[in-house]
Amino acid sequence: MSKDFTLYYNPITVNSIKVMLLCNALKIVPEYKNIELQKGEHKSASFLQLNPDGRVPVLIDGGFVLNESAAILQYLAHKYQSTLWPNELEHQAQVLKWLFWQGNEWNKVVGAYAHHQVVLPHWRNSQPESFSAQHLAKFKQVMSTFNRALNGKEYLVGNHLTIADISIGSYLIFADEANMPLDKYQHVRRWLENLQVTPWWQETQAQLLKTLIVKL
Ligand SMILES: N[C@@H](CCC(=O)N[C@@H](CS)C(=O)NCC(=O)O)C(=O)O
Repeated sequence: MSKDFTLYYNPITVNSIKVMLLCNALKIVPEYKNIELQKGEHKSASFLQLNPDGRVPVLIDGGFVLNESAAILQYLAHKYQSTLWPNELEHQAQVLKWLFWQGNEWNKVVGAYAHHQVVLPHWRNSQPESFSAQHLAKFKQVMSTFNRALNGKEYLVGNHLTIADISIGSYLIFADEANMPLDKYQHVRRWLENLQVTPWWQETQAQLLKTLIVKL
């Protein structure tokens, strides 16, 4: 079966996982090309031609090449005319606000959990590292902000799922494995539980589990 587009990715990196979640939510199947970061494939001349930044994910749609996961999410949700990219201007602005917040605040602090507790130990066959008091304080601050934003709401923007939920939620796909301290954040836990029961979330988790098992 010919695929609609190609996605260069690495299945245990969160920026790739975001796009996998979206593809499963949209029921679209890209041609997945695994870039082995450990082997340095992302720094090869051929990959650097696609993304001079040397990072995954990268989408190739016909002659169109796009890196940056947030831009890929928006492109695909819009292209497939999904309300995951909402129609209303104000909702679009709010989705963008959360995508920028994720890139500037959430990513640094929450992304470190997945990276240090799951990805690096998996790659290096090493023990997870503990976090500094400063990191934990920042984690509390960021998680409290997010918890407040979800108070009384099922989704981040409007009353339906958007790419903002998918993008931010992707960082929590390894929350259990990373022993992420979420107990105190009841609205975050409720929101996450709603994502976790969806077929697209579960399908993505199964894809990831398969990768981890094969590699272990
Ligand atoms: N802002 C970029 C970040 C991409 C990124 O950092 N990708 C990581 C994997 S999650 C990567 O390829 N790292 C390899 C490297 O930096 O050498 C995005 O959102 O796509």
